[in-house]
Amino acid sequence: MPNSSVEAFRDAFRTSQHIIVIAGAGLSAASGIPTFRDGGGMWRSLDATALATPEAFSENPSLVWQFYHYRRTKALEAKPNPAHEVIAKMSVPLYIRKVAPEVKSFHLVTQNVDRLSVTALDSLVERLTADSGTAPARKRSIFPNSILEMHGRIFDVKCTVCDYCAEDRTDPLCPALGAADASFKDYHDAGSKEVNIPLDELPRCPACGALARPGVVWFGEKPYHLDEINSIIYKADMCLVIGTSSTVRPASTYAYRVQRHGGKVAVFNKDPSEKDERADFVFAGGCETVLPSLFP
Ligand code: BJW
Ligand code: ZN
Repeated sequence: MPNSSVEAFRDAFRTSQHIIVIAGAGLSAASGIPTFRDGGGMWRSLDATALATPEAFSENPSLVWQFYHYRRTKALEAKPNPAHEVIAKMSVPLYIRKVAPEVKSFHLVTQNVDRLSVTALDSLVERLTADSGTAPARKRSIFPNSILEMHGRIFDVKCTVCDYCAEDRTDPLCPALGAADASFKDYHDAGSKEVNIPLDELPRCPACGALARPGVVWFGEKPYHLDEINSIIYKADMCLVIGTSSTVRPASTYAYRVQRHGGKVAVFNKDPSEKDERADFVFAGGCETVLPSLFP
């Protein structure tokens, strides 16, 4: 049975040296980004996970691009919540040493593509730099390369043919996506189901002109940073699992790999499931309130 004693968790955290967070959609739920499975995963009556596949994109790129247009808009509007801010502080040795004096490394492995963890860390570092000065001080103030976005980034636009991949926050990404969104909203009540955007009006690669796609990882595709994540998992002695249903591999395997070599696992979930019963600690509730109360 997992423990939910704050004192016992703080004691275990205090002796940790290599700390890792595995995050999922629940981390960004309080920022207004819909989750995938716990009732948040429907878009226009379609299952979001069925749209996150290479097969769905090759069958209907117009529909999948409209889904990603919607998600990009949500991500553009969103701001980091207090849970992102607590995790950002863990990247700063000055802060995390207060609760884990022996810490040697910290990493966030996030399945989220919304970039909110990066925004939270950038803002924190900006505040630290404003307080204490120079660019070299900024570099020294955080653990290096602490955020690994294993499922890609929603603002990246990637060519389906050549190697082109670049961040583009333009909204809408092309006029047809903006028009389709407006027309769906106008006609929704009249029962209009879908707008079919011709291929040549969808986002195209600026380098070679081929069809572009969102720079995210779909089912069956290889997640990013796997080698680096494997070596981090191998060393980790404390693993916080925050806001994920732990249903998607390989992220769902990491916590128990940490446990298998003697590390501790603490789950933070609004609605923990039977998958979380093997954890050493479970804290039920929104991570945007639970994390700030544990790490004030
Ligand atoms: C809160 C909260 C609050 C809510 N506070 N908590 C059998 C058949 C076919 C395939 C497979 C198979 N077995 C394994 C596979 C592989 C497959 C897989 O795992 N499938 C299973 C689903 C069956 N995995 C893959 O294909 C992966 N690739 C791979 O394995 O490659 C191997 C490889 C190696 C080498 C070479 C080549 C290949 C890729 C997976 C890609 C997943 N992509 C998506 C879309 C990303 C883009 C996008 O965002 O659009 O990633 S799907 C979706 O699921 C998204 C998420 O990152 C991911 C995980 O979901 P997450 O984050 O856990 O969200 P939810 O909604 O499930 O859960 C939210 C949780 O938060 C809930 O528990 C709530 O209670 C909680 N919550 N509010 C705290 N306020
Ligand atoms: Zn190209």
